[in-house]
Amino acid sequence: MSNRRSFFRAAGATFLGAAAVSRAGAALLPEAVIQTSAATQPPPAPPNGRPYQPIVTLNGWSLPWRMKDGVKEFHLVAEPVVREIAPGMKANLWGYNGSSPGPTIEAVEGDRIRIFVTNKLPEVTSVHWHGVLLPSGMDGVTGLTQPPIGVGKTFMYEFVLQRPGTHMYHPHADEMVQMAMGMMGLFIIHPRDPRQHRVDRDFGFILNAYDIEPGSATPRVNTMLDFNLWTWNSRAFPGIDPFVARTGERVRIRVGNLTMTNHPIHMHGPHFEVTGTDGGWVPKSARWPEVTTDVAVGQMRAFEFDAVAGDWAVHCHKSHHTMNAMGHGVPTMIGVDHRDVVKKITGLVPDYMVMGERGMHDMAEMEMPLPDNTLPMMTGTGPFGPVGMGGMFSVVKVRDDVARGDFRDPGPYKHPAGTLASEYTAELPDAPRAAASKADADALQVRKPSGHSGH
Ligand SMILES: [Cu+2]
Repeated sequence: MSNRRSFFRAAGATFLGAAAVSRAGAALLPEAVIQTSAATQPPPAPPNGRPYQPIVTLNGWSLPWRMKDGVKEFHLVAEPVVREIAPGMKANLWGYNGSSPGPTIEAVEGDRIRIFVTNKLPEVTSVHWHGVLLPSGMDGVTGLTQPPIGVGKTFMYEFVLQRPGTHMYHPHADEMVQMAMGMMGLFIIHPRDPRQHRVDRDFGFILNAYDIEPGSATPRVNTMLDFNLWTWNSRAFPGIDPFVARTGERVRIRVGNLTMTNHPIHMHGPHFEVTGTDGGWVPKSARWPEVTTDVAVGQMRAFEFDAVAGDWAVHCHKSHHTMNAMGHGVPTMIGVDHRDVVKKITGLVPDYMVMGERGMHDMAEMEMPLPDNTLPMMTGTGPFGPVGMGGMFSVVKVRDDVARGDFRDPGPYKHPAGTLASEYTAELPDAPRAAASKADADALQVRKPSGHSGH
């Protein structure tokens, strides 16, 4: 709460400061607002310029601007940040203005914007405005369209926003390292006519991934595919806030992918339509109903639905992406009775734990001894016990009594009578079953070959 208050104080101070500055005509650089909290910040309504409905950045915030001679001026500071990935784990990342991802930039079609980028990283950088239509020289590609922004230097980008849409920003200098360290942000261009593409609630986040060894805090930047933390806006479940809405509201979720693999984003409950990409808005006649939309690397997808009361899971459908760091190297032991072996091993390795003998659900309930600064593989608790999820997972929470503009977690859903799955306790009839043949039994007598590695 104190974070939220100080944020608004900081934002207010900026606008106040900006007014004072333009009267004096002195300061050339707009103040850089810093926000280090990972709590979703309710976006302030635009204080000046063209009206728009602000988006809610999941576990993030939007960057205030100052208006100077009709130009919206933003100030991004590229710098090392500490980001809480979920309670119990913090990471040393690089980001903008105190956070990774950086703040969401929001402006309106037709706006002239000026973005100052100050480099407080230990190496050069640049910013590419991913998917935004602009003059080639503002595209931010180091070496190709500009020299790198040196350490301690500030660059200025200026262009007019030509089309509404959902975009991102990220470095185009030492990209592999700087994106593996968390440098990215959302860039939303609202339509000039606020009635266009109007929804009741508009959410946005970026898919990102880190490889942080348990017990450490800095990502391994050379990892190509085998990341162990799958995150939304650099947060892993249960650190990801819910998407809260009121029954019947039109809801939009905008998702961008800056990981190194695709993510099929699946939502339970109401069907949705993909209504936008980073190329713009999809014409109504070209939309089709979906329950999963694949977001490929470097893509953005905006999808919309009419909210239906309930607690609806929303997650990446690659099941390893709803897992956290611990326990990925564990062999599958389903069906193996290794009780005797366990006794011997625990004599030698006291912390040894059998995983996956009956499946892995037990892990979600275990008090596993963890190294410092990491997250259990499967975690999160719901009203019915462990959810057994991590990583790219959250909940769309729709209630009849949520006030407009209220984004606070309403708690667990109260299911109407007769709409909740429950245990069947009456007697079960015998199920007819075909007798197993000897051939079936023989077919399952398999032995793993040994001594032929490399085959
Ligand atoms: Cu995924």
